[in-house]
Amino acid sequence: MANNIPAEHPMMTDNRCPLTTNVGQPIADDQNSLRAGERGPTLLEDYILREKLQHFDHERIPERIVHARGAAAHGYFELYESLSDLTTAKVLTDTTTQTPVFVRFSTVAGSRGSADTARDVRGFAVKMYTPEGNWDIVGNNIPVFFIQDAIKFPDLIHAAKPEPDREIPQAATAHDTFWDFISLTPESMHMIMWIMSDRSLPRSFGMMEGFGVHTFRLINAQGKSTFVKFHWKPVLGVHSLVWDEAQQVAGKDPDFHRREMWDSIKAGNFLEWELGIQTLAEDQEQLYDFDVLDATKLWPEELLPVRRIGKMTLNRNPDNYFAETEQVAFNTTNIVPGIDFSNDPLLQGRNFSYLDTQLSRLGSPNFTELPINRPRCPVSNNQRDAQMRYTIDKGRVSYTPASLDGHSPDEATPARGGFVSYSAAVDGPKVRARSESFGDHYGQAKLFWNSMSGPEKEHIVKALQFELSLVETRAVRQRMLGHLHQINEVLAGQVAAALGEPASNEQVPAEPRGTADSVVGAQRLADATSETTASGGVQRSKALSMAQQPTSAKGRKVAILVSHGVDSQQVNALKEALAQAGAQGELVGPHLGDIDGTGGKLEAQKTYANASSVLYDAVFAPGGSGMSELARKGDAYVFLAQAYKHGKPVAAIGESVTLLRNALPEEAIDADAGVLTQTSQHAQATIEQFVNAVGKRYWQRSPVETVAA
Ligand code: HDE
Repeated sequence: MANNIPAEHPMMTDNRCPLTTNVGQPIADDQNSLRAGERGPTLLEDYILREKLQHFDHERIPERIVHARGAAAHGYFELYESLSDLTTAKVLTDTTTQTPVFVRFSTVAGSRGSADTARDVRGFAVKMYTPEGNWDIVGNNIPVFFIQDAIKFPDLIHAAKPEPDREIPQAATAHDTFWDFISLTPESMHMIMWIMSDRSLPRSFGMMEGFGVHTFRLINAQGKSTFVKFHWKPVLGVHSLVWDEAQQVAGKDPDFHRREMWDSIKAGNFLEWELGIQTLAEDQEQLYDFDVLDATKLWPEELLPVRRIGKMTLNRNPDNYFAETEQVAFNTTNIVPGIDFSNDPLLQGRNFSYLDTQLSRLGSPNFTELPINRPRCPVSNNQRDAQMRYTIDKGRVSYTPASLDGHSPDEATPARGGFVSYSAAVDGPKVRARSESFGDHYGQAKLFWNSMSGPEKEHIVKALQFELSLVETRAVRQRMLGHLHQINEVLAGQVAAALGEPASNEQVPAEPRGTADSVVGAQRLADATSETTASGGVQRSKALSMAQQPTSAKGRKVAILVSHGVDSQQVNALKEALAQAGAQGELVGPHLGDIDGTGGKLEAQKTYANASSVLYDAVFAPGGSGMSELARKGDAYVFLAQAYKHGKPVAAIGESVTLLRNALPEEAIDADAGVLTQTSQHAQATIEQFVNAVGKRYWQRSPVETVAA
């Protein structure tokens, strides 16, 4: 039963509620408006029609100016160990309770109807309903940001959004205004390296890292402050798509990420992250050659390790997208006693912006009364009225001090757990100036570059080649090359070659297609590093590369290509092995429903017309007499060729081997590179090998550029 319909209604018959107007009048006819005669004009008197249309006319609220496209889920947070030495916050000291959470993931630039897989930073906003009020960590999946000062945010967003005269492009940064702004904003270079890496193309929400980005403070019972950065570490590891794949997914399934999360939670495969903290004693603030208040810098984990302190599990889909995901209002100022802000100028600006935006988006200061925003602890104050007031406040008193009401509500003293701002010493002239300690814009961009594996570097090169080659203004492209030269010469040389610009350093011969074209090129790129600064002396940080991440079949989806006459035993054995590994095998057939396998009927969930390899992590073509027919099917051929091109494991058994051989060049058939072939007699061993490979990407496939798909 729909949740807004009362379980009991006096007019209930056969377990059905009557249809009513918004004030509860039962409606006898919801198919016809009230007319003067069957063919006559509609009467103004028809309040039922007018109420329905009027409500419909006002169904939309303004979408978020940034992060408009999002999806969310409910869950809970559990703390492993008390942090009472660092903070008084109950959520970080009480290990006995589960804290309810609501988490919304989003892209930034696209509008509400844009595709999930755009190249973009992802929002990772967590609302914890703690006993001391809501605590929001309004973070991203990238640990740094483009700009150092909030005053530049509207400029950044205007530059990234569709250009104002033509409203083009949607959800994309590959255009002149974005790169014009970036090329004139050197502080964005570190973030640009992240955005041009595969971090901006997550495989799923559950395979993304989350970061609070700014430095916050933890305050303990003695009033001592410790600087802190928050991290969410996904249990499944951090994994990404590749750009060509992401672009195709945007067309095949624009809802790729939200669908994946919805389906996983529905199937009981919950999403999990560990909460981590990096802490820095207040008196060590000046220890490093980067400023802890600068949001374009991370704290290398080699210097300040991440301590894992708890786990968050998302286990329930929203009941209603609008009421929950759309109306949820995050705010950086939603903190609890024991947590406080640093002077990061970006955070200080955000502390104004979020409340302000909610007022215009949700229309009334009473948005905190909406079920999704309401804290789970009592609210008691003397604020009153305003549009859409839900609470019916009682009594004569709406002020303090008030003896008429026995002084309740009354200020919560610090001893009772009331919030007190940390009394950080502040002294200085009023200036519009940036500290010199914010001045190094390339050091950590180099750290990120150095930390990448060869294939990750190649993807960055190709992303920059793609984006900048779509910039029409040559001067902007050249200005960007100037910045890239500061980061790394080989990187700049590769990008310059694709843009038809000379590489300034003759020592670095460049290849416009990147490096996969040649083994020498790939090695040169892998070896290319730069001396870092602003990184506490760390030259390379393991935590930044996705190559080091744990990989397994868990949470992955595999396409099993079938046709009539497929070997059902192989298919069933594969499905079973995948299920045991926590992965899902989906049958793609010539039509939905029954497929006559050689050993019994099977059921196809997808067809060659509605599915595509880009929606899967691996592709398996089983044997069986009917499968030779598939070798003549272009769709099946593309399935394998494309999966190969995107580095995914592929396997073909028995009769399907011909299909694979038709799709790929001879030298591509290489088990070490995740391309498995086998006779039907030995299928079982290959199934095991294949399941072990699911979730991996094989980047070292030398003939990849010759495969057409
Ligand atoms: Fe936001 N940001 N932001 N932001 N942000 C918004 O608030 C803003 C920044 C982030 O799922 C807006 O409710 C300013 C950094 C997330 O509902 C707005 C500045 C980080 C979400 C706003 C920043 C974020 C938002 C738009 C620079 C990562 C989506 C709608 C000073 C740490 C939350 C809204 C959700 C949303 C302002 C920079 C994360 C306009 C002024 C840095 C995850 O208030």
